[in-house]
Amino acid sequence: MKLFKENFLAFGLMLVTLAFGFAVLYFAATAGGGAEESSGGGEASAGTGDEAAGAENAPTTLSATLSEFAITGNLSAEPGEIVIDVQNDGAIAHNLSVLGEDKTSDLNGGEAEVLSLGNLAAGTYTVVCDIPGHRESGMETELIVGEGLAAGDDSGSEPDYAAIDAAFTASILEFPAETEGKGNQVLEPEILADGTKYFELTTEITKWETEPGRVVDAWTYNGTVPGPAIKIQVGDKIRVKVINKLPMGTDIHWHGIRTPNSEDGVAPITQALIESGTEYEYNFVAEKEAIGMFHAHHAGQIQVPNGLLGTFQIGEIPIPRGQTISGVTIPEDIEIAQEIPMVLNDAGEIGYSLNGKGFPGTEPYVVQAGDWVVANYYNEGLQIHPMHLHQFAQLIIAKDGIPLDQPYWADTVNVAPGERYTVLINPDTEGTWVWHCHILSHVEREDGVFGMLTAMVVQAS
Ligand SMILES: [Cu+2]
Repeated sequence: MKLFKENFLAFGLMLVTLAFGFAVLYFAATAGGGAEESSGGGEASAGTGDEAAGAENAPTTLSATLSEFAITGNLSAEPGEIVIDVQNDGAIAHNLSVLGEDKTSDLNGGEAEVLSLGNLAAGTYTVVCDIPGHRESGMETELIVGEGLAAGDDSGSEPDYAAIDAAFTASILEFPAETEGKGNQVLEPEILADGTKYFELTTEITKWETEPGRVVDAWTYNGTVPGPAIKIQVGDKIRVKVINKLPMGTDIHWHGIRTPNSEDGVAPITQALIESGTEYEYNFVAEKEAIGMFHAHHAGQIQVPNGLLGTFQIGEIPIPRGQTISGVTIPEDIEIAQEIPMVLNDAGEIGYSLNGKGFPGTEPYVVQAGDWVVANYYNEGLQIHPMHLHQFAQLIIAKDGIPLDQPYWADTVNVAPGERYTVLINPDTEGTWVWHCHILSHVEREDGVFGMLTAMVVQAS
């Protein structure tokens, strides 16, 4: 057996060597032939003619995309053999049916299929998803076959720009819109006998209206997104009881806050998981100033974007009074008229949002011209968000709660996941100035403006 194997291997190697030798010979011969061809014009053009003949027989390939509830793609071609690459980019099953011809199978979200239609004569074919109700909801288009039509020619299906104009204008005019519930409300502690500040946080899945009429199953602390704001002072001793009413375990990490290791909130490393239906207490002393966050660490990718997030502030960020930065002197005597928390999120049940709300449900910030305002950005999402305020530069005075020795001005502040930026703003021009993430797909979709956009409304002082 062993001998056979060795012989077999040797025979195999010999074949490979021979094959390689022939390949080299063949390559040399064809390369030489090629050189001759290129010197003789007639030969070269004959080659091109062969290729053209091949292309004539190839089917025309079109592509179509299915979603809720539309069929998109430029479906036009010359008469002949036609195939359609069909991709379902939706969340539910769809198919593509060319009525009177053929159809794909039902494709789940993310699936694709190539639909070969054979030879189609000139004409207009109706294309639908034939799953009951889907055609009526908008999944209908046409396949136009005609002489002189380039494959995928979209001359007959120009977007309806007037309708897009109207949709965008209408969506913007809905702002500001009322929604149920408001997050970031300061949670007052109970003061225990020894002076400890005691807070309770109940984790639960509750209904949350992110924008008018869009109510989701949010994962919340005390029923809001963001959860209640915790504001304490350096030196405070605090106790936080977590009452877990979620269907799964959780924990709370104090992001950007110094704590003893046992209080860091990383199950199962620093503590046991807070099982569903149980309670747990965190105890620590606030060591130093912080612009922090609290959020689940366990299964964070599920729990945090779904709403288990909140702001946690210790003390105040110092204002660089009297300091001159890029030629602008911050007056000594300014008072901060308003502190604006802006918690960014982009995933889970909540989606693209500022403080748990998507446009037009986002909150406008009303200030008086000349006010000095501090805003804190907190990115609890999974993506970066360059936050742009029209007209007014933002003075970045702290990064992750750490005061900067050299603050700097910017009109767009890029906030990555986990980061916090503290900015000082001096809105001095009356008007409604929009304030938004500048990744445009985070603020606009096909039917208009949504998501991470709000406004600063500057009134006459
Ligand atoms: Cu963004």
